[in-house]
Amino acid sequence: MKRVITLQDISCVGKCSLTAAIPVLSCLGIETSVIPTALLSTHTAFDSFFSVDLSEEIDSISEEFHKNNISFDAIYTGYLGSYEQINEISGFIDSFRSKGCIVVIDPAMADDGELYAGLPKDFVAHMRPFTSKADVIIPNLTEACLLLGIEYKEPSLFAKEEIRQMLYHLADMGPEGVVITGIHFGEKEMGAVSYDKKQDVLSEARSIRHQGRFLGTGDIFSSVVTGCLLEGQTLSGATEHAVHFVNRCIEETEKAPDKRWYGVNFESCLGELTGYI
Ligand code: PXL
Repeated sequence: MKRVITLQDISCVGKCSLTAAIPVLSCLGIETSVIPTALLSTHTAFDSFFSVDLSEEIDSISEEFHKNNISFDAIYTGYLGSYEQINEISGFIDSFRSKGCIVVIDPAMADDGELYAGLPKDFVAHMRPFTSKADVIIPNLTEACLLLGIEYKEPSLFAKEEIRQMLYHLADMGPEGVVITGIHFGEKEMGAVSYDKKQDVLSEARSIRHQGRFLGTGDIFSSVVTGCLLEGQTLSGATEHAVHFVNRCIEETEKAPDKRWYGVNFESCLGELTGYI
């Protein structure tokens, strides 16, 4: 069984980051190890939240991993709330990256043209060099613009060629694989595009476009891509599965009478993931 280590926060309430990544990866048949990088009462979209940075613990945990000869088939990072976390995890990647280990970085820091609440304005300047360490990066459209230093606009205003150039330019920054999420395809469809630099393959995956914003879908998306890559699938295949699964989670959320604004009902769909492997 393949083993991933995912480094991101644990938010006690608000389905995202580790509480989304662990079930999704486990259902994809991947042993899922974690390092919680911060502990939050809720994710940062709630009006108020309590947060403790756990960056200082990463070194001691890594040391013990080395003493126990623990290794990983993939290192997957999500939301990181401080420069210290980026620096510590950058060191973790250097120390645990081995032959055949895939490094997946989701630069989870912004959406709808805005940085997440509480992140410093110059966070992007620290995230940019960090993403160059990845084999695969999975930004949403806002994060892709921030990483490339280009102005964000409504997703429907991006031309196909513009998106293609963004994929190429992000790949020029280091990663072999780039997936950009939150792409609009006309009025009724949305999805993701991917570029596999080694294979020189561009792909797009579409599903129905739902109205409104659905929190935590980026984390679910990146977890599906990471799991499918570890199962030996291509980047375009993994992207196709992730688009399909996120759409299913949104469909289930929309059906629910107690529809919650702070996360999607991925729990109702977890069983479907076994069909992806
Ligand atoms: O889903 C992304 C995410 C993860 N973790 C925390 C967040 C967010 C988005 O707001 O606040 C703590």
